[in-house]
Amino acid sequence: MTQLSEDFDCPAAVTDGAYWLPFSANRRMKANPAPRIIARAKGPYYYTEAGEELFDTLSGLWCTPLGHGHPRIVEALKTQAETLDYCTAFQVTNPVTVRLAGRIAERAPQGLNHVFFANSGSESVDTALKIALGYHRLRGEGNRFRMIGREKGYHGVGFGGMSVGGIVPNRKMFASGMIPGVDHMRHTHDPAHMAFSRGQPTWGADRADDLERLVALHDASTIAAVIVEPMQGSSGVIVPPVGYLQRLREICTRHGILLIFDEVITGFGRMGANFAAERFGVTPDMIVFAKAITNGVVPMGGVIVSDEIYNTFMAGPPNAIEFCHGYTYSGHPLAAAVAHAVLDVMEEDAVLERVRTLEPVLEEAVHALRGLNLVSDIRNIGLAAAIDVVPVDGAPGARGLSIFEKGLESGLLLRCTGDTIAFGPPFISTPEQIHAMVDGVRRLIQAAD
Ligand code: PXG
Ligand code: PLP
Repeated sequence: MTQLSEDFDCPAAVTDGAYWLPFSANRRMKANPAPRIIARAKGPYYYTEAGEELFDTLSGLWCTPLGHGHPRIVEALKTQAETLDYCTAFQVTNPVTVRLAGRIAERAPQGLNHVFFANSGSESVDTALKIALGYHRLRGEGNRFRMIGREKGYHGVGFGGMSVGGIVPNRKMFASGMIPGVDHMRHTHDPAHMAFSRGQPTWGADRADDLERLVALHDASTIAAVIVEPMQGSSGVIVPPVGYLQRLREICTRHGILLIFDEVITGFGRMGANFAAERFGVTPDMIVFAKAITNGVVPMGGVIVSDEIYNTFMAGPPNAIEFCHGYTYSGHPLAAAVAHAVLDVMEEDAVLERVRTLEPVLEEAVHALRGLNLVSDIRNIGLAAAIDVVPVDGAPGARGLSIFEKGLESGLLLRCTGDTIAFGPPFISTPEQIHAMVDGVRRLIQAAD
């Protein structure tokens, strides 16, 4: 048994090894854990056990945009814990969760009025894929079983999300576990045509025609759904070309294929709108959300579906369970209470407007790094941006890892995937904090040269 007392030595315990970190270089961390042990957080800063302050450049993992320890959120969590800490999710419910579904639907695009809750992005993605299969089957089109994803897409780590995802290291170890019938469109990032684009690139809308080719190959009658992140987050802020999402929508509609937007990162403000669907003016049939809805305080995710989909499910025998799917913690009241507080803060503090004000600040700041020797591309949209640095010859990812580790010594908790540095600063950041973050990265990139 591990002790947890006053003299508990966390770095030593990490090194000893009971804890297996997710998506991490465990042995690398265990060689020197101290700088990476976070003791507390407030606003846009983390504080390590050793007392170092670290700016939270990705808002947690894109999930804490209102900052840490927000008093109104903490209060809502405490009050709910005292009132109703858990409530069975099957065949009964509670007012907090029901009201939250309504508030989320109000913010969603017109026609998307029904919310199914899960507890993470991964669960929510798998839920959406199952809704797509069920929808077609209920309409007598059970032969529509194929799912179309996209290269470089990230849709979590469940078997479904992994299969439609397009990040190679996340797939190759589990190749035998892929769900059947999945195909992928190409991604839209081509630096030869769009390097250093500000906002949406003007090149690349015709990459959506890949979907038309897959329809021709497989026949529309076998395809259930297309799932895309409107902005690809995990693979480094790949921004949709002008007209691209519109074209996907048009092809899906023409062929009776459901369009799913995975808005786990883009939902609830990151694009300066409630949803990327609103920002880009394209309405999908389902929106997957998670992360920012609870500011990372209690896990929650879900799927917002169209009236057409919901009504299709509601048409069976009146006493039947319409959708044999759900989680012990679906619509957890603590998460729901926190989500209400998040939506309150977003409204009362005009957070979406703040994001729209900060967008050009971040854009100017990151694009000022163009011209540094090691920088090969810079992208941005909403309060998200990414910088690609040139890899070390023969060692992809080494430069990114080194910049991440040097960042810890200079007050920045960075998100480096491979040799891409992604930024998703908290919405509560000041322009000064955004400039300080990017200046810090400028120094790190210069030092790496
Ligand atoms: N869909 C999308 C679009 C995501 O970005 C998931 C699904 C899965 O969510 P869960 O809650 O199961 O992790 C995600 C998660 C990064 C990063 O550095 C991104 C995610 C997770 C961790 C790191 O960009 N996205
Ligand atoms: N495994 C077992 C043995 C269970 O009993 C359950 C839920 O009852 C699960 C997995 C699924 O857990 P969850 O509903 O939290 O996803």
